[in-house]
Amino acid sequence: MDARAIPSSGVEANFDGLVGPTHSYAGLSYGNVASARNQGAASSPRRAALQGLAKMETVAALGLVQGVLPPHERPHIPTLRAAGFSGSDAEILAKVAKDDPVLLARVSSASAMWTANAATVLPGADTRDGRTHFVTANLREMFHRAIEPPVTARALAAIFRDRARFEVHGALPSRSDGAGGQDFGDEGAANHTRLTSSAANGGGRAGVHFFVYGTATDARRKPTRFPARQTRAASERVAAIAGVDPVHCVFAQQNADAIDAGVFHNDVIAVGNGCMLLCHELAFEDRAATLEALRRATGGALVVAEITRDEVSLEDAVKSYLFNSQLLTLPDGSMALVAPCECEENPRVKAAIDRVIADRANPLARAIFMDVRESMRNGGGPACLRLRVPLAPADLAAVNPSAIVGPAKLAQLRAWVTRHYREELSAADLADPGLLRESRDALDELTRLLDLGPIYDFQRE
Ligand code: SUG
Repeated sequence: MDARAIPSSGVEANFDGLVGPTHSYAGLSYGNVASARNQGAASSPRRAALQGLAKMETVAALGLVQGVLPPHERPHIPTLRAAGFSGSDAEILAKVAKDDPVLLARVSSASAMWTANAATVLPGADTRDGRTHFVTANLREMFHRAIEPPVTARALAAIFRDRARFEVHGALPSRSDGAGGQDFGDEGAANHTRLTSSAANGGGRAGVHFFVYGTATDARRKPTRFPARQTRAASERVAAIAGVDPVHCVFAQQNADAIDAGVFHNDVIAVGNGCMLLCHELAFEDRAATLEALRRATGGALVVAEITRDEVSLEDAVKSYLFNSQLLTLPDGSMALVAPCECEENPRVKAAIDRVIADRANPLARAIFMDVRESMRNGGGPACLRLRVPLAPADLAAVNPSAIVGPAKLAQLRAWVTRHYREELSAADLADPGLLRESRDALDELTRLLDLGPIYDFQRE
């Protein structure tokens, strides 16, 4: 982006997760219907990573700031050693493949690609000390995701290095006492939306923080089929750690029926940006009170585009991932929806998008449909693949420039993927020591490409 084009209110940068070399379909996420449906299917790590890069290229070409977050080291041998497996890396892989193939799949998941779950980001305009705070998500609900936080925090700290402007916090403690006490289940930005009083969404202007939780000690109702991953206690701690004034926070419970229909994060049923909220009528447990609280918090500026269940059923919402679109403010002040191509293929969903675009009461001007099918098959749409970072102009200058991608860096990353990633991967391949070697070689090279320093365990031993 041309430095002269940066508005004084700043910009929102999107940091997409690069899909890792072990991207696979292991059915690891109970309550995520796409993950369950595709369990055991062969995956294409190369195609997945290239689809992700194509999305980054599209967003960057809109004139927006696009960044990248690195994949994690997988299979994660330190987790296996901590679980008592010993010997050489190859011996460990052979043993765990034989004794516990599910554990091998868990420590091999490329799930760090869904960077909406990496952290919650609270920009300096809204925090007590004026710095931007990243609270790394503990992701404690799923084993394969709960091993992400340490490397996520290192990667964020390698990109947002300037301590005068940024603070990266570790994950919340993740005790689950079964009795519903002080229980911190945190899935990051997927359950957090920052709203402002206009289409401007940069980090230089004040915002309202909308936290949606799946459960709380005093929850009105709880899902009965699938787990609620985010707890209210965790959301409250995230706001407190960052020093966001509670007056500028709205906490709302997610609709329990939506969770039971496969809406495991709020970003599968609602997306907000600037002054606009696009949501399903069954997104929240108390719909009217939630929307009213948001209207009040935004000084009446909020524009709600609501999709009814008659227009798009919960099932269609989950299948198409309509609400897992990126709602972006373009340099001209209008908004674009970067939606999965599955939305274009579903006539009811497509009609709903067209209706919202035609409605002049909201700033949405266009939809762009992207093929991220490899990620979608694991329940990760365009919005799951990115972490939003609202930046003030001086913040942008302080970000590690090697992690911001334009055409040249994207071409380098494409060549890097093509050089290192396999065309196809099946469950049996995860035990291949060659895959571990290839992945480490790829990541070692990537840390140089993105100027990250030694963030991986294998680089620090
Ligand atoms: O946590 N899928 C991820 C998808 C995360 C989507 N993120 C957001 N909605 N923001 C999850 O359920 C599946 C992996 C597997 O089954 O192999 C998985 O982890």
